[in-house]
Amino acid sequence: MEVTPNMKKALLSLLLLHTQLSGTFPVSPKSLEEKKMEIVQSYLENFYDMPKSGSKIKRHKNSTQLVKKLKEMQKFFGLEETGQPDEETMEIMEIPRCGVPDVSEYKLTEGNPKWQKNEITYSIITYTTDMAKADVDSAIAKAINIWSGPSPLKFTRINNGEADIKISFARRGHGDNSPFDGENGVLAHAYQPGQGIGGDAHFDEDETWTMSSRGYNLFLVAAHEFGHSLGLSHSTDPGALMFPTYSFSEPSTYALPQDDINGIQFLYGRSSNPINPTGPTTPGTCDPQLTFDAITTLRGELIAFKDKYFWRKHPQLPRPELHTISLFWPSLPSGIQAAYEDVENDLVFLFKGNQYWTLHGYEIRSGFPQDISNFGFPRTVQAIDAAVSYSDYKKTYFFVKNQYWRYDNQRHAMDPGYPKNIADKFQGLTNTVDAVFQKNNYFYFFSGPTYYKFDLRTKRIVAIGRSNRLLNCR
Ligand code: E1S
Ligand code: CA
Ligand code: ZN
Ligand code: ZN
Repeated sequence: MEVTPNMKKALLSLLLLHTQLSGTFPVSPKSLEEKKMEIVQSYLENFYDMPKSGSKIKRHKNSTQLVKKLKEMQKFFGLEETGQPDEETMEIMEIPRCGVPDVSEYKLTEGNPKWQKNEITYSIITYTTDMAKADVDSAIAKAINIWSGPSPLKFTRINNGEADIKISFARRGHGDNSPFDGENGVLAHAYQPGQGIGGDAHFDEDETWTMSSRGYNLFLVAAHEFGHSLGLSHSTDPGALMFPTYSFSEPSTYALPQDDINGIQFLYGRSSNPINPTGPTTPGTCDPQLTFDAITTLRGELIAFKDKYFWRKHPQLPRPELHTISLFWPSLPSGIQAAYEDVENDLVFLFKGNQYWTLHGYEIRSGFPQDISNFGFPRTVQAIDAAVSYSDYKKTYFFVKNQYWRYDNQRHAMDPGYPKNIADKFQGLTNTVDAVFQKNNYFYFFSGPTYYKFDLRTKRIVAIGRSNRLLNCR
């Protein structure tokens, strides 16, 4: 069985709790150094793929493996790569965190099991009652063939004889000692390549299977399961098909992400096809050309949107988390264009085209999207480039092309005399604005790969740098 991230997290908090408690007693059986090493060891095991050490005594002293993994962790968090559990490193290890490991990219199943042939057969043994048979057939065919494009694999459906990949729908106990759990939770599972049950994919009949965004989209779930059937494990890339959690993505335009292409090609090689497909890549946090769609504060954290992703940065953590928008907000589109926080009312406003949504914390308010004409924009304004609220004066600035508008948060109306030219008030800003947010007494403007720090008191740009600095890149 796999250890789930939540179990790891529980384990980690237990360890932390244990060490904190034992630390309160004046006479502790364990030395401070030992406890520290215990934290380091379990952190690296849980999040940095460090093999579990069997023996509990003297397991860490002079371990080159541990030093290597420590440096990896320090690099990830932008710390000095000392390989030592120094104060800065320990501080980060003791912050409660999400259970997903930090090692990026696809994973192969342990022992690298793979089919020893390129011609693979599948058969559909039982059907769901949620969809027409023909629709199940085409969803399954499309899902399995997503893996053949970038690889030399060929899939053939058979109706007689034993297929390599047997597909079935079942509920609860279905004869393999891994019973399904009713609606939600586990959606499906699949076995790694091998004889008998190897390669088979089972789908929980207690789910609602669809061809749309309702319930669970059979094509998307099946494509993920067939990745397991072919020998892939879960990826830590939040944009990958082999990412552990389901999120809806439009099936008609879905392209296998690059991380999954890398995985399947590692196992089976590339397609003999002259044109080898490439797939969408997840934005690289420290890409020097990185640009943003929209940035806002949210209850003391920073949220930066880009395409179907967003980064979330806690002020105490040097490195941000990357998530897909649909994981947090299934009903939001990708490509959010502007965002601002109204700190006084504890609301965040998100904009795309002439629509906007309101968040209270991480919850989308009901009744959204609504039309931006609510803010007093004329019909000629059909999209907003960037927005920021100036908390001291309870005003919101909206940036549209080379102009800006000012909205009064208390009167709920545009101030008269707008729009004005951006270049007149924010001297030095010559291009359109991609994103802006306020921190202390500064507006941070983002325009392409460059940011401008604007001092709201002296009304001057006081610093210019690379946009990716926001994510603590150098
Ligand atoms: C989600 N996971 C699922 O049912 C384990 N919750 C079995 C497994 O324990 O296959 O991981 C559980 C399966 C699933 C995961 C991701 C289905 C997608 C990723 C990207 S859809 C656009 C997409 C996805 C689909 C079992
Ligand atoms: Ca289920
Ligand atoms: Zn099963
Ligand atoms: Zn999976």
